[in-house]
Amino acid sequence: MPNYWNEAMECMDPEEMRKLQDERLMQTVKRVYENVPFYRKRMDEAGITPEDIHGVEDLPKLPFTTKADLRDYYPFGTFAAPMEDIVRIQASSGTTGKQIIAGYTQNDIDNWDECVARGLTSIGVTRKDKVHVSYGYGLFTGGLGAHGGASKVGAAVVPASVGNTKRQMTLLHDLQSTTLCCTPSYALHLAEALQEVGLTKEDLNLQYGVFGAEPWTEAMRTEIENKLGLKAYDIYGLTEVLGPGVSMECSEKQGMHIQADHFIAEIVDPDTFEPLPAGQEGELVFTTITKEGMPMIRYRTKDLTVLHTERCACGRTSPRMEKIRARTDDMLIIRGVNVFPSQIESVILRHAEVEPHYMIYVDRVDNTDTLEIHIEVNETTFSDQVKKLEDLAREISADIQSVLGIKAAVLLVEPRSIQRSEGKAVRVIDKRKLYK
Ligand code: DLL
Repeated sequence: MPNYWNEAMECMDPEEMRKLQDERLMQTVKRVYENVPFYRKRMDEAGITPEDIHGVEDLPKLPFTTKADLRDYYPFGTFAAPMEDIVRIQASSGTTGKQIIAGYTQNDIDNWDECVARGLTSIGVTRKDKVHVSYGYGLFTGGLGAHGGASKVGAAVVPASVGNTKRQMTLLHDLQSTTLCCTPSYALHLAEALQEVGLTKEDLNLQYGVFGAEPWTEAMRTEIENKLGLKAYDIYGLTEVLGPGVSMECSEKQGMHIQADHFIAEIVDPDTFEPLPAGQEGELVFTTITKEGMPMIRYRTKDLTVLHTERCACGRTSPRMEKIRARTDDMLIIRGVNVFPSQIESVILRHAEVEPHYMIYVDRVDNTDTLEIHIEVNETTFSDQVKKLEDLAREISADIQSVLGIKAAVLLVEPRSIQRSEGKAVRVIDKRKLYK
């Protein structure tokens, strides 16, 4: 029997859910109009008042909110609750530009914990489990978010945080934790580090992996599952909207269930911002309908995905989002061609001779964009003859050309020569930006 399962919300009839969302949306719009000068200004400029919003179908009337808005109104300009009701401040990891902050009331924290707890329960985690959290604790939402959810489930939480991989391995081994929460790139790093000290997946007791905070492919999932001997699940979220737990895969692994009683998801065309129907890929936009501290109205995530609305085989009726394919701002334009790093990753992972550790370097030489990809080979391949390595590099380069339509220089590098990350991996260095 699962320990945290909100059947009433998670399996609610879609019509009923829509009514609940209508009601909560109207309340949220009214609250932000009355309490947040930023939203009032935006709505006034758009010529709408809360009375014009009768439910979800009126969402497109509301203006979008962007990260730039949050920066402009930094630090507290988008808060809707008085400071005495704010009990926590978190911040985005700030990999792209100045960080933004988020404020939570106690209700927000309780809802956040519940969202993560629902996700953990949906993959089978119970109070009998030991949950090792290697997301960073601190301003980043990963550590405290996963911690809160696992505590709510009643599991024994190991707040390992990031860093000191050796100690993480000792803990995983000695405590025999069943669940690992970290970024997928760190999961791979851990797997490799375990191998180096002569530990195998059989020496550990991992059953579930809860991986997110950065895009990862299906091929990466298989790789991690094989190496760590666990089932790997995707968890999604963002500081502006909540943190981890906005959505998470259930044991069916057929998309991440969005907690629809808390968030309304839309998909919009990334160029025109027109709403798109379920099944079509576009930019994910969220409106929060229970948040008190910092509600978000039509927040443009810049994450590209597809929504599905059919009931899942697990019984949940909540809408599901596919794995994030990329962020719109991750897209590289190389010689006029749109390139997503995930496309390159999927090609790399098709080749058993190389490891899923790579770096993409983009530059401009003599007014022409260049693309160079460094990929680690595995130990066996590394000891092969030079001729074999050259053939392999050529083969991968040809594959990349057939997928992207542009040439890439592929450089095979020694095992373990590419820097590992403990949090979100940085895999692209676009030197062209330095010249701007
Ligand atoms: O990364 C929250 C989080 C922590 C999610 C732990 C999952 C696990 P931010 O630092 O604000 O918050 O970054 C949010 O990270 O807009 C996506 O671009 C990316 N992201 C988060 N989860 C996923 C995922 C946390 N599962 C930004 N797949 C988001 C792909 C993800 N990208």
